[in-house]
Amino acid sequence: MQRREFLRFCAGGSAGAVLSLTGVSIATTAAAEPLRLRIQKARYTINGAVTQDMVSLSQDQPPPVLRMKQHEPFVVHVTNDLEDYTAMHWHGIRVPNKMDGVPYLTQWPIARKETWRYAFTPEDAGTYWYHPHCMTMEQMARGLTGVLIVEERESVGFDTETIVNLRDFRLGEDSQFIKFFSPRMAARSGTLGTVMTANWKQNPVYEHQTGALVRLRLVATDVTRIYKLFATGEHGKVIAIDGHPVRDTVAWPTDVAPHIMGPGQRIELAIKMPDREGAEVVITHQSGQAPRPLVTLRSVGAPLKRNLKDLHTLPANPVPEPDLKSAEVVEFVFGWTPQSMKPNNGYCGSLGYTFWSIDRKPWPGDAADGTKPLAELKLGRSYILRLRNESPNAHPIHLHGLTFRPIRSNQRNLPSNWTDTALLLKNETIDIALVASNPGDWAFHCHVIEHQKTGLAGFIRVS
Ligand SMILES: [Cu+2]
Repeated sequence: MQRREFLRFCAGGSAGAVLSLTGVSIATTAAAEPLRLRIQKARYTINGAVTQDMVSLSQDQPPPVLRMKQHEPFVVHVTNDLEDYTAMHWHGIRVPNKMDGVPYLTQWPIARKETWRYAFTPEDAGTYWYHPHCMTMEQMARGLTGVLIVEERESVGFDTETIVNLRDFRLGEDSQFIKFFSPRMAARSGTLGTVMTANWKQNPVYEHQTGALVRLRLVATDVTRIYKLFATGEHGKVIAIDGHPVRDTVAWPTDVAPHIMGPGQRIELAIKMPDREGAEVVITHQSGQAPRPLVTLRSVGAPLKRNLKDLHTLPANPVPEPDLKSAEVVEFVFGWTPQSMKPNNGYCGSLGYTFWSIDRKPWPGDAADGTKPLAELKLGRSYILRLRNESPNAHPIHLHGLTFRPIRSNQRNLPSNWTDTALLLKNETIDIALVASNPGDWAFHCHVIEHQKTGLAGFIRVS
């Protein structure tokens, strides 16, 4: 697509300028102090040596945790210091469509030295994250994935918290990047990283006062890995999944029944630190060979006499409840594609292959002309989206701009909390329910980036 055509397509938007702010008043956003982020090359010591050619928001640190307050305007200016184009997406936040950061669908890619202004008011508190939606594989694999916290209006009663960005890096013996994917694995479960990290470190230890109440926020920002998480050393409570408070009691994850969390998903645990100084709680990944410790919490100092019962319940977020009686069912099927084609991703990078599809049509590319929505939903109506995986591989299916909840699976009992990402296991069908409450063209894709970038992507229109 040419720049001229794109501008027409965007109905008056222009590169580097402020687009119309649906649902956000200019007056309120202008009053907020803008945050300035600069996407740039970085280096960091991973696995004993300095990894070069990373991508972050400073030259020597992981992307920072962004904090904002529920119902308060947030403004950020994102500047691109890379050679490649970029665009920033706020995963799980119900933003106005123009603020969603999806190139060609909601904005023009951000060129080198350009700045793009994003402004939105988060409606929902919880744990979310941010990442580029252009040159996605290249920039995410090099490090550009960060945690975004929307704080509740009132304290829930924790003494302290630990925020953990879980992800792999694909590094060789010398700690330098190796090829991000292989076509063979892209056509299957995806290519795993070689070094598992938490906040870019291997099994970091965070100290908390003995017996304290800790809010532990775990965020899976990896491009491929499906985590199977459990905690050793102490019991606690699952309080939120994918940003939103749990609606029913979710079992504490154990080594035999770990919490399965795909790329893009999050879990929040309330943990009471062990009453004995020096005792540890270890968040562990259950893998085929040996369980892998990811992050450790250690009790230090004089014991606080705290109890999980001291915590307030997390307040529910104001997500509209779908009317299941009147909801129309819309079906989608996710699987391989019989069609081989070269996708047109414009300035946003192609892996050069097509392996996957939605409704048996591979995504023709971010910048392809005449792409049509997979479905058109009427603003304000309730829908059940039937998501059917006809492949043997798992797909974390992410819908932008709208929040939904699973209502049934053909394989298992799912927690019914609100979410933005449904992890479809092998041959699983999950029905999700939502109100089409946010107008716009919303990206709808697998969050295994190799799957997304080789066809398993599309968009849903709400109008
Ligand atoms: Cu997938």
